Amino acid sequence: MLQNPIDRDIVESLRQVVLQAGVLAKEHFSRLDVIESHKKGSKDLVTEADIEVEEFIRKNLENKFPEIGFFGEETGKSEHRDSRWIVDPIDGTHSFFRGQVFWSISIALEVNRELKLGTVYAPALDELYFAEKGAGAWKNGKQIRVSGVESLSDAMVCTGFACLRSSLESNNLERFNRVALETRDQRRLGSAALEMCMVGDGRLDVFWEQNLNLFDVAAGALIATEAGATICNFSGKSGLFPAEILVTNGLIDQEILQLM
Ligand code: 2AM
Ligand code: CA
Repeated sequence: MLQNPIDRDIVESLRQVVLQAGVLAKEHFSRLDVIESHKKGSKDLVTEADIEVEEFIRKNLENKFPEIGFFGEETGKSEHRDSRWIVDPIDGTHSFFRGQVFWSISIALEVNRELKLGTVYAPALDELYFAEKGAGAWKNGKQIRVSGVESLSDAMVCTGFACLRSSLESNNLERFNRVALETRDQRRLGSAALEMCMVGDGRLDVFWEQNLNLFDVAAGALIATEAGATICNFSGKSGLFPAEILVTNGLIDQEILQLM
């Protein structure tokens, strides 16, 4: 089993792998005119970049740490282990495919069901987030902290509508209308992993979304939490619930929960 604190070799290897994966993703990003994609669902797509980047990450991490399992958006789960990497090779595939900048590579390390390491790398922004359980969170080597915004009326909030692609009846539109009216400004950037990091570094005060998957939110959750954010579901229950996730700077959670 992995020791606590996490071995420096694992931390450094993760940093190297995510940076190299970023180089690979950026190569694809620079030639979107020829990139191949296909539909995963009626409104959801996957590109050759998603698959190649995940295969690269998986091969490198599994070769170096065969005792650690793997759970990736594109290649699925390895057999059960006490520890595993949780990987989204390109979070924000639709942004990526349209040449927009808000997409990221997200990798978390979970040990005995607890998140220990998280990295989210946004190659097109040249921003690398990293967090280690109990030690803090950093962006490009500088420690980050949530904002000090204390009221929803001053808040910059952010959400997403992944649920629309699944044509769910409960689709976040009414919730968005309610919240938007009470806030200073709103964003929708298209990469949940990155949006959670941006609550961590104080560029956003709140992020929420429904119907996400663990690989969208695992790394971002550790980064946000280590930067002082609180994470709960729409009823205020603490913890990481990808189906209903609310991330705040820890100062306006009670106010926004009333509107959820
Ligand atoms: P993806 O780009 O890796 O698919 C955007 O609102 C967020 O929702 C992104 O993190 C995106 O991840 C995720 N997402 C997009 N389509 C989705 C779907 N059909 N189901 C669940 N999550 C989705
Ligand atoms: Ca994703």
